[in-house]
Parts: sequence; structure tokens; C-alpha cells
Amino acid sequence: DAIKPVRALISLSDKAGLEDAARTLAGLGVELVSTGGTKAAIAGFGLPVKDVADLTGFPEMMDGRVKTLHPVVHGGLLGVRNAPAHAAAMTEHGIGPIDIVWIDLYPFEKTVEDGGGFEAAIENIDIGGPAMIRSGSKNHGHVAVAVDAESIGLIIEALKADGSTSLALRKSLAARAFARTAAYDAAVSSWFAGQLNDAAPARKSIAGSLAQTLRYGENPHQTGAFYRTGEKRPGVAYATQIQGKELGYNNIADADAAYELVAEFEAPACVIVKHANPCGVAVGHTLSEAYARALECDAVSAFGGVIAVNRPLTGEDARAITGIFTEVVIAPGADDEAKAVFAAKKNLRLLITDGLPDPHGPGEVFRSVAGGFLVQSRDRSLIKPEDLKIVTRRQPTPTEIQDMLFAFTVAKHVKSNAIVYAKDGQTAGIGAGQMNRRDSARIAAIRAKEAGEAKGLAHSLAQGSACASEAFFPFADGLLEAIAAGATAVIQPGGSIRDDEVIAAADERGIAMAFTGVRVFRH
Ligand code: 93A
Repeated sequence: DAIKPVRALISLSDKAGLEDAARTLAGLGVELVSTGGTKAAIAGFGLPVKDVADLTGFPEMMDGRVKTLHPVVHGGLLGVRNAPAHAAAMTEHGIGPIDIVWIDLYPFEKTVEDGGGFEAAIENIDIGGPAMIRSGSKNHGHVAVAVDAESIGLIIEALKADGSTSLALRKSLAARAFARTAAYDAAVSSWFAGQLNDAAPARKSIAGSLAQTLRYGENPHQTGAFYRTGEKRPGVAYATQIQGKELGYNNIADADAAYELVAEFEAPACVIVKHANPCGVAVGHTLSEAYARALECDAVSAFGGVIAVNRPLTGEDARAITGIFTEVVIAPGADDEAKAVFAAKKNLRLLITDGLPDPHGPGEVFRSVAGGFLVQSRDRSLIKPEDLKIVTRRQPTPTEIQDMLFAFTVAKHVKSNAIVYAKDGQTAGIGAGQMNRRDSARIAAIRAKEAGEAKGLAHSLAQGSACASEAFFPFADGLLEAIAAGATAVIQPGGSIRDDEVIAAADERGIAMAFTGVRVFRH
């Protein structure tokens, strides 16, 4: 099972570490064969090296697209040395065995991550490299395959110790190599799917690449991992963790929920999320003001929450945020002073992204079901004042319209059934995830009442607010709860068979109501 290598084929885009390894292999009597750039580099180190073109009898052509795709290369990798027919074919066609292959693949992932553009990404899809890796790995009985510095290090270590590679080593190298080509292809396929914009998910191929293994899943007795799909886009999957404990499954889910919502606002905004639902959302002149107003909505739930903002954080913002215990902060930036303030809170995880998510950009969302998963396009809906159909006798005031749109935007990010009361760009009460709409309206009212008390107000924080419902009111009862809580304007999709009843109840109480015609369920 031990193979004493005679020839190694090396083809590397990234030449770091090449000199040492090539020198060692040459010193151990291994003949080196390489592709253009790698060959030039090895020759530059003063080592003997053959050009793969001399083996194939063909020059590299088509901008390097065809360099190693030749029977002399793949026969040398795939030929089973001790199978008589293979050995005969090798002799007949002048195919020499290749015992080591060290390939790193064109930097496709990096090109996409750096925003290289469509043509650059296409040119960086390596074809010949994965083919050689797969040929050598299939034939691991005879070939040792390296796809990274660690693998070639193991091969060299074995050669120095025994002068040969063992079957066990070649087998484990092959497993690693196939994992590398699989991840590479997953990156290519999910990037490619992303190029189709809003095509129906059924026409795309969806794949992910492992970003991080997690300590556990939603609970400690579950395992967990974090995958990236598609193109690099600002958001939690491509955030940089500046400090804090390792991110957990729920942290990532909550940070995503918070960041996707906060990105909807133009003005400085803050979202506090707890258990995947916002418990406070507000805009302000500054982030610190937005945070203080978001906290006001439900300071109890905010404890141990996840905070997202849509501007780079300053020291003042960081001091405000660190006033209570917070699990995660996600932002499109943080200045040095802010970082220093956060640094005092060792456990707080600070995530910084390159820009904000585009709430109206394409993309998919997933949900698992037993034995499969559901895919749908992102909810990119955007309701503007001109989209509203006023259905009541009373017209909403311009301020009420602003509050309605703010509340409806928040409701889009609250688990159904969702009821949101908002006033002056601040949520006053949020009711999430109930099985009937009336209960959500009641819970939101309780929150608003307590928030009013905490603020020392004589009334609920929802007094004079706009109420948003993410789906139509099937009966007037939910609406009546909202009115009792203090809402004077209501925004909802409309479309119930009892719309007339609901509109009449609003008219009777002097409420202004608008239909969006768009439902924004979130389950
Ligand atoms: O364009 S390719 O897909 N066609 C090939 O035949 C081929 N053979 C090796 N890319 C190919 N490679 C890749 O070239 C390797 O995976 C490696 O990343 C790169 C090294 O090129 P050079 O030695 O010219 O710098």
C-alpha cells in the first residue's frame, strides 16, 4: 500500500508556501511538473521543473482554460498501476504515472466576495483543477492529493519519515479533496443561482457552503451549523465579529431578523429583537435617540436582546446600548470609541457588516419541513403613501400616514398574527405570533399600557397611534381592541368578506383606515 512517488503535478494560483514545499519534494527526488505560472515560479526558485505542455504536446490555450485537460495528465492520475490493461494503455500511449497532485483551484470564492463582477467570476470557475483533484482522489490507491497547505504538509511529512505515502493517508487526503471540490461547486452553483435574480426558486439550484459549525442548535442537545448561500450580500452571513462570545444559533437568527428590519428605514433607526420578534423599533435624530425610543416600547423584553442599527455606531451610541445586558449588536460600522466602549463588555458580540441589507433586493428564504425544505422569494414589498386606499369617511392626517407606514413596515417583520401600534416613528406596542388577531391586538395593548406607565404617562403609549395588522381583520373585534388601546388610524391589507363590517366599526368611532392590498404574513 505504500507508494514511493516519482512525479508530482503542482498547479497553484496562490504561490504562497510553494517554494519550501517544491524544494523539499525536489530534494526527495520527486520530479516536478507544473502549469504555466506555477512552472515559472518553481523555475524562478532555481529548481528543475517540467512544463505540463511538454507532457501533453499541447500549449496552454484559450486564456488558460485548457492546460491540463488531456489524457496524458488524466491517464497519469487515473491509471491503476497494477491493473494489466491500465498499465498496457499507459505504456502504449506514453502516459507516465503522476503520484502526487497539488492543486488549489482558481480563487472563485474570493473573486465573488471581493465583488469581482460576472465576467471575473466566470473566468475564475476552475475546470481543470477540480478534474485533476477528482481523478487523483478517485485513484487514491495510487495517488496522494493535496488541496491546501496542510495536505501537502502531511504528504511531505510522510515522505520524510518513510519515503512513501500510506494508503490510510491517501484515503484521508481524498476525503478532504472531495469535500473541497464539493464546497467549490456549491459556491459556484449558489452564486450562479443568485445571478437569476427573482426567478422562481424551482428553476434554481440551491446550495450552501459551510460558514461555521455552531456549539449547538436552538437548544444545547441539538447540533448546529451555519451555511452561506448565494452571492455575498450585506447581512449576518457575511458579518465580521469584532468581539464577544462565539455566536450561537439563536443569536444568528435574531441578528438576521433585527438587521433585515432596521435596513427598511432611511432615518437613523434601532431595532431590538427578542426570540425572533422585534420588541422595540424606533427612528430618531441619532442612533442613541432611536435606541432610547426603541427601548421605551418594552424595556423588560429588551434585556438580553439583539440590537440592530442602520448607521455606524459612535461612542455615545455604544454607551447608551451597553446600559443594559445585550447579547448581540449588529451595525454597518463602529468607530474606535464605540469599539472601546463595547470592549468593556466581554461577552457582547459585536457584528459589523459591509453596508446594509437591501430590503427590496432579490433572494430566497428557507424553512425546513420533515424530509425537505420550502423555498420562497424574499418579501420585497414596499408600501408607499400613494399605494394606500383610504376606506373610511375620515382621511388620515399626514402624520398618521407616516405612522401607518412605519407600523406596517414593522408588522412585516413580526411573526403572524402581528399587530403593531406606532406613533412618531416609535413602536408603542407589538403583539406577535398569536393564533388569533384579537389576542395580538390585546397583547400589544398591554405592552403599550405598561410602556406608558413606565414613562410616567397618564395614558397608554399607544394613545393617538397608528395600528398595523399584517393581514386583514377577519372580524371587527381586533380593530375594536386597537381602538380601545388608543389607535386613531389603522393600516391593513383589506380583502376580508367582512371588510364592510370592519369599515363601519371604524367609521362609527371616527377612525381613519387604509388598505394596502398587500398581505405580509411571516410565519
Ligand atoms: O482554466 S482551467 O480550468 N483549465 C485547466 O486545464 C487547468 N489546469 C489547472 N484551470 C486549470 N488549472 C488551475 O490553474 C489550477 O487549479 C490552479 O489554480 C491554476 C494555476 O495556474 P498557473 O500555474 O498558470 O498559475
